[in-house]
Amino acid sequence: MNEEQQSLLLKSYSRFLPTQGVKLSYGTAGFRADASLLPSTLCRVGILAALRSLKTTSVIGLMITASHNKVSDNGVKIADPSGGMLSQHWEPFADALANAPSPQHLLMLINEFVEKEGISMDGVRPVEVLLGRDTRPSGDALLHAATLGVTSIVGAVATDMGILTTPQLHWMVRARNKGLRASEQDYFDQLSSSFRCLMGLIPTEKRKFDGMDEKVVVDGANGVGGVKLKDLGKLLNALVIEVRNSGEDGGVLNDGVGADYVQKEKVLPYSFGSKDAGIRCASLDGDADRLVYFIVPPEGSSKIDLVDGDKILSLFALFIREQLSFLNEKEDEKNYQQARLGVVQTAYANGASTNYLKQLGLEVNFTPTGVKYLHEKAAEFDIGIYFEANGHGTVLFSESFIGWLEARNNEISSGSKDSEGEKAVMRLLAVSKLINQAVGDALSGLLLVEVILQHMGWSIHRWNELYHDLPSRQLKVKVADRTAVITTNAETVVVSPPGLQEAINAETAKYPQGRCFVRPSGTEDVVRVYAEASTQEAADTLANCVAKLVDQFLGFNSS
Ligand code: 16G
Ligand code: MG
Repeated sequence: MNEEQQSLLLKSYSRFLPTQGVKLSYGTAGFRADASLLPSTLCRVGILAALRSLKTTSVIGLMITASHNKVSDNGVKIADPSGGMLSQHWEPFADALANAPSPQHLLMLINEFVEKEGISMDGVRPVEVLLGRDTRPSGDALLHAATLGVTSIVGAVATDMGILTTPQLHWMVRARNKGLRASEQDYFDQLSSSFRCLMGLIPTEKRKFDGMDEKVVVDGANGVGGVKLKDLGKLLNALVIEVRNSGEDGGVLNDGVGADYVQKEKVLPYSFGSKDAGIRCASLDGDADRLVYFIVPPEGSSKIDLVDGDKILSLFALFIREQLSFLNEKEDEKNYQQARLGVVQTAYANGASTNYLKQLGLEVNFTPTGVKYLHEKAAEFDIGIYFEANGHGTVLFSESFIGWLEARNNEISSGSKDSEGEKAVMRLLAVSKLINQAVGDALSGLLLVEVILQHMGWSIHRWNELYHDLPSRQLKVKVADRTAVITTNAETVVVSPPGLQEAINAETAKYPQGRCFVRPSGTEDVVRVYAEASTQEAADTLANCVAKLVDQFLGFNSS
């Protein structure tokens, strides 16, 4: 590293000194903490993003958000060249950099890392980082710190993309690296035009039907998603989107609102009530990468009927499977190779959803919790659909299948467009443009749900009846050291401490349709317990008994 480079890094170090005694970890979804602790972290993640851009010779994204956390928190995560999450093998470097206790340490870490990775810091190569932030008041100051970090690598450019949802920034990074148009307007144009295309392909007999409300009412979590959805909604004439909790009327981000609250508590978000009974409602999280739907019950109850990520996955799978079956019927003569459709869930997926998907004849795969794992698995298929029950998910199309669809679509453009096989090609191509290929996106997910419901002629009630969730219960247990829990088989089996899994198995066997697993949280200092059984009482008892087992094996008084 030359002198100019060294002095730039030292300057940025002294500009944002780390808070004594605070140790941060990149975690499942980046760094998160109280915003006041984060300026030095943001500066260092800016340095990391610039180095990642150097290494990959691509544009990198840096998103400032703490998603569903309280408004006083903030956080940061990196989008890789594909628009996906930061490559996992850079995470230890992110941790080390964020926690470097002195300027010498910082320089040494960077020197060692660039050498190991073969990164040349000659200031000649173009380096660009796109920065986005959500609506948190601390975003501005943290943006400033991140910008300083990026530009402390010689020749690096930090481009402020403004206030965005997390998936918008990931989409822009992906588009830029593919040489495509990548502004916010381009994002809105792509989503709205593919939505209109899909609406235009709805079978005529299904265009008018009873029992479906024209409008969807969306809880925007008082965050960035509601604001953006309002802008997007203006471009869609076939759908009325009413946004509540858009943050413009004084509501506090994620406070009694948002997808995380609605899904975990199963209660109504603020500003929804019995007047909304029976209508189609949806909720976004604070940075709009999660989506759940819900139904407000008739008067007198604050509990909701939750239509979660598992049901969104089921709806998408049904629709895509139907389109593929049209292709299979019609496309034999055109050397059509059957596309491989796979779905990906985690152990948190309700067992009823997994059974339903298997009954459809689909290949169901499981990965550990966390978007990066599901995304990676889904990318193995021609069409891979992944969702966590909490509403994170998307649909991925392989390059080769998109290529085939595009070629067929070009033939169709100049010929007949009438058969279901031809329409299926056009629909699938439109889905691949509507649904965010970089990362789960509540806005594009919402539009796909809406168009599929119209395609099927279904109300939210009909959709919700696809299957009935098994009763379940989630608990968390505080333990002395959560890293003592080691799991395998997509977190369904505990391998350490020895004996715990056997004890869980013995307990679970007592309950009809019982299923239970424990795993260390990636975001909180707890071990999580999930239990499912044929009745709510049984699920509650199973979860409680297993929580006690965890405490016996790992609690503060365990030996
Ligand atoms: C993070 C993950 C989410 C996961 C959750 C689990 C991303 C973008 N987010 O929010 O996918 O469901 O962590 O939290 O990957 P836990 O480990 O505390 O249960
Ligand atoms: Mg989020």
